[in-house]
Parts: sequence; structure tokens; C-alpha cells
Amino acid sequence: MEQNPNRYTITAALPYTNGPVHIGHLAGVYVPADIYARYQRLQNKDVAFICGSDEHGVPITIKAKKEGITPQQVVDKYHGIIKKSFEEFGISFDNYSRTSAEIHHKTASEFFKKLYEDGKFTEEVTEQLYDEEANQFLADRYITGTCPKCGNEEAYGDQCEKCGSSLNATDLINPKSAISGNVPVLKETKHWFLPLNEYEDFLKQWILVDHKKDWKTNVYGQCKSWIDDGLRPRAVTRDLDWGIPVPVEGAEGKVLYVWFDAPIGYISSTKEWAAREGKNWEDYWKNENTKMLHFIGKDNIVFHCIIFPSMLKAEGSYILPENVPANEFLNLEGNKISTSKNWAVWLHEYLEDFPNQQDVLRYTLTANAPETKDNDFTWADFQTRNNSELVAIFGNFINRVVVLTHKYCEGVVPQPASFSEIDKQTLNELTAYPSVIASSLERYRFREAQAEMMNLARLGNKYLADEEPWKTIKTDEERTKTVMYVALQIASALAVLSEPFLPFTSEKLKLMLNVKSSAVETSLRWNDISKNTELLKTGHKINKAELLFSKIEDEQIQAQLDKLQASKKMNASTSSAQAAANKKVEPQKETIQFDDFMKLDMRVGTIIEAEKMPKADKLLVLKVDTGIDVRTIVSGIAQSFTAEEVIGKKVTVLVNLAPRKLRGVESQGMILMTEDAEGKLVFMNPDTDGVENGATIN
Ligand code: B3M
Ligand code: ZN
Repeated sequence: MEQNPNRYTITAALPYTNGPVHIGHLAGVYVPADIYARYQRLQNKDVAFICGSDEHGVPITIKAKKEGITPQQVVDKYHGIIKKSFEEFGISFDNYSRTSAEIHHKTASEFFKKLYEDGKFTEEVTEQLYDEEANQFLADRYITGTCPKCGNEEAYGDQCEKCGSSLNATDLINPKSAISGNVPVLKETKHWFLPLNEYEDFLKQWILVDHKKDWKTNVYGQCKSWIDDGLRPRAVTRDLDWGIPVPVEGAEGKVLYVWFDAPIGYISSTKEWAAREGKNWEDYWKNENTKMLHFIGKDNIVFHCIIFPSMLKAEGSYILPENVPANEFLNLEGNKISTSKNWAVWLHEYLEDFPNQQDVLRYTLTANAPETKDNDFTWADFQTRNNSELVAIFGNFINRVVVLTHKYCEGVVPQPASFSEIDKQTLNELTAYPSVIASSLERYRFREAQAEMMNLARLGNKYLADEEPWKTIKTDEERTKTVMYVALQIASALAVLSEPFLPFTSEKLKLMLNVKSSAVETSLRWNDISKNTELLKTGHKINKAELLFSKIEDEQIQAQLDKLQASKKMNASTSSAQAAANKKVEPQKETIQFDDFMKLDMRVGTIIEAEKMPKADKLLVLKVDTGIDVRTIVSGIAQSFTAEEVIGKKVTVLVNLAPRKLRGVESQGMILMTEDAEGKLVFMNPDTDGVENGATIN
């Protein structure tokens, strides 16, 4: 294990192209990965920051079925949206590929073939769950059921998202087809398995011994519990028609398991990049001096820490990840983020609603990052982070420095006179920041690192407030110049140290300080800040002030909250529609002839009086104007309506029903009703505007 490698392969989980990217993905994976990649580039490391779209697997085919389009159309649509929004958000991937790319199909097929030929798989005919109505095998997300470990009733066929267990579909209790809702049957089929049990010793040594200290406790803990539970062979092929065909004979109609092909996507994306950049991809995957890191969310831990490393080990020529800094989940306004319930802040929508404010979201997500436990994003917090921190501290400091430099020093870095104790102490503190921030970043503590960066802005803000150059200018111009000199050094350190967290702000700030090109100002490098406090030399001219951040108003926040409220309403109505759809429908009654129907005399009527039948819970006694007459009808609707509610209602009345006595009152007809999903009665009153009482219904 080399202490300070020069080459980094940094991967970020390949997003499924069954929907756009939301803040949960960003906070869990892409923002921390991007901060880390940018930081290592600032250390002059050779970085390959790799990602791409995960375009296979059941989530895609389910989405296609739901929208009535082909899986290819689904992946094309979301790959486009995701790629564009990552770019606009400043996620600095060196390459963003896709698993439908030819290079990926080739790479994944060859990988499988190598393991196959080396005898690393076992081949087994087993009974798998099958949907007889849909005529297909059910794997992964095509099947749901109760998790045998934690009892979650919505576990998937390959994983329980509640407890994180990795499952085989046949482990589920009460399995149910996600296609038809049917109970599946068992049917024999042949598959190839990676015998994870044979990698137990390797995994024990590699994770439980070698990485006991440096992996995050949440990651280590999950791995340990799987290993302690005992590992079992895992099928790496599936009976599906969407995916990479299994490249061996006798495997017609079968594809690679999506979690077999997807992590190989990191390799194919690296190959695509290397070919374009004239690099050797193997340096990034097969060189022991390369440090490989996988940034993922906690639901992906087993695949990146157990299954993929076992695949790499089986292949034999690859390095293993040095660390897998997985995050927990981010919630939104107190509820779990959900793509299907549209309970999310979508990146592409954020970029439209808050143009040129990428850094505000990056900042908030990092400040609240779910590093050690699940966390909550609220719009109120987002507004406060912007208005009270970015605007009031960082923005305010920079604005004062630049404006006052123009006001008192003609926009030129002044010659300092002698430094006071405060000046020396401030410059001294400044030199400590790069290594403090770096040390947090090296340990994947992004919130802590960003907080330190903000402390530097605070230091600058406080320094100016205490030294009051706007006062000293009247009595001691030299002092003012010295203060401006010191403040300018802090501002330029911030321009560098903020880059991983706030790349757009850093860019603007460098432009303002006129240090755009590092060839002009070679001292503006991360590590030089600790050695040298003269980052901006006397005589250097800076540019005009521009606002780095602007206040976010209550109306903007309210608009976002309204959007979420609309999703909530929509969900409430679809869930009652679903309840209705799930309700048992009565079978059709016996066929009648036309003449039978013609015997029914149904009229439009109006309820003109109503009262509760004494001592009867269910009955209302109604007076109904049928157009023919006004008659009494006793109706069993008292549990759904009060008497007052129904007076004046237009209704459909069966007028020629033989009269019968209910509790001593003769009922002369029947009012037609139905029931809603919750069992409440609903009048069958078709749109009767302009229809007179007595009109017949045929
Ligand atoms: N497509 C992300 C997810 O579980 C999954 C990651 C693949 S990384 C190789 O949503
Ligand atoms: Zn579970």
C-alpha cells in the first residue's frame, strides 16, 4: 500500500437511466466524488474520474412497460437528461459513458468469457420463479416479497433496500410478480453462478483485516455482517431479453446480470476515455500504485465490496479498490426521496429554477451530507445556508476586499508596511488551512472539510471587521494598505481552497483577482499556500468586483414547497385510485335480455326532504320529486350522508320497483348508488345539468 500514489481511478456509481438524477444521488455520490476528484487534481495527481449510465437491468424494462415505449427509448431519454445535467452542475467527470455502448458490451462479454474459460463459474439448473401469465422468469426487481432478514414487505428479488441484505429471488417470503401481481411458480432453468463462498477467506483478509481501520464504519459494518452470515453462490446470468447476451453456447435468451455488467462499466468507460486521451487504460486498473476508489450510496455496498472485488479477484489481473466511501441516504423535508412518488428535487429542474446557482446546492448538500447517518434536506435550510453563510460571510468578505482594494489602492495589491501581531497571527492561521482541509478530505469527511474552508472566509470577514480599514484610511493610510494586503492574501487562498466545493465561485473569484492563468500566478497552488503567504504579489492588478452570491427570497422557496405539495396531492389521489383498482370487483351477473332492461323505469329526480329514520343507523327517509310525483323512498345511506347534505341532490331513481315496508315506512322506489374506494356511498347522478325531473334513463 503506497502512501501517496500519484494516480487515482475515482468512480461514481453509474446512475440507472430509468429516471433523472435527484438531490439524494448528488449528496450521496456525485458531489463528494467530484470534490475528491477536484481536490486530487489540485494536488497535481493523475486523476481518472469515471462514470456513465447504467442502462440494463429490470428498472429500465419496468419503466419502458409503464410508459409504453421500448427500453432503448427509455435509456436514450434519461441518458441525455442525466449527462447534460451533470455537466451543467459542474460534476467534472473525465468520462461519462453508457453501458449500451459497444465498447462496454465487448468488455463485459470478454470479462465473462475469461471467467467462464478459467472455470471460475459453476453451472446449475435450478428452480427459479416464473410468471405464467407474463410467460417469463422473474428476477431482481420483477419480484417483490417479504425480506427473510428484516420482514420488509417490499424487498426486491436481489436486494432488500430496508436492511441492505443481498438476496436471491427464491429467498423472498410470499413472492409476488411485479408484472402481473400473481404468485409465481417455480420452473427449471440453467444459470452461471459465481461461488462467492470460495472468496470468503480472501474477503475476510482484505476487508476485515487490511481495511478494518480505514474504511468507514457503515461500510465495514455491512461487509462484516455479510461475511459473518456466510456467502453463497450468486447467479450472474438472467432469463431476460434486455441486457448483454451471455456469450457462451447454450445460453440463448439469457443476459448477464445487471450487477455483473454495470461495475465493468467503470472499466469500459475508462477504456473509452484512455483511447480518446491517448492514455493506457491498464495503468488505471492494473497498476498496483494506482489508488482506486468507488463512490456509492449505501444500497450499493455489497456489490462494490463483495461481488465486484470477487469478480476482479477471479479475473486475476486487476487491482482492488483502496476504499469505498459509501454514504447513507438523504431525505427530503422529512420523507424518503422517491422517484415513483415524485418526492424529489430533480437536478435538471433545479438548474432551471436556480440558474447559475449550482454552488448553492453543492454547498447545502455537502453541509448536510449523509456521511454517517441519514440526513434531511429542507428548503428552509437551503435558504439559510445561502443567505446567512454564502452571501453574508463568503460573499461579503470577497466583496469588501475587492471593492476596498479599488477604493483605497487603485485596484492594485499594495505594499504592506510592518505587520502587527494580529496580521502575523492571521497569516499564520492562513497557512494551516490547506493541510487541515486536505486531512479531512483524505478521510472522506467532506462536511468537515467544507466547514473549514468556510472558517477561512470567517477569518477574513472577522479580520476586516476588527481592523476596520475604512476607519484607518482617515488617519493611517499605510495601515489600511497593510490590512488590504493581508485580506487579499486570504481572498486568493479562498479562490484555491474553495475550488473542490464551489467550483463556479472559485472560477469567478479567480477572474476577479486576475489569477485565471496559473502560469501568470504560479504561487496560487493548494500546497504553496502553506509555504508562502504572498499569494498575490505587491503590484498585481485585480479586476472589478462582481457579486458571487445573491439572496434567495422567500417566494422562491415557497415555489419549491408548493411543487412538493402538488406531488403529495397527486400521490394521495393516485393511491386512492390504486386502492380502487385493487378492490375486488364483483363478477358479472347473469345475462338479461333487452326486454328485461326495458322493464326498468329509471328517472331523474331531486331529493326535496330528508330525515333520519328513528332508531335506525343506516336509514334516511327521503321525499323525492320524480317528475311524476313526490314520493317517499327509504334509503340505506345514513352512514355516508347526513340528511342536510342530501337535500337538493339530483339522483337517479328506479321508480317502478315494487313498494316495500322498512321499519313501518313504505318505500316507493330506489335511488341508484355506488361506492368509492373507501367504501363511502356515491350518488349515481350523471351530469344532469338542464335535465328535468322525470326524464327517463335508457
Ligand atoms: N445503477 C445505482 C442504483 O442502485 C446502480 C449503480 C451501479 S454502479 C456499478 O441506483
Ligand atoms: Zn431486509
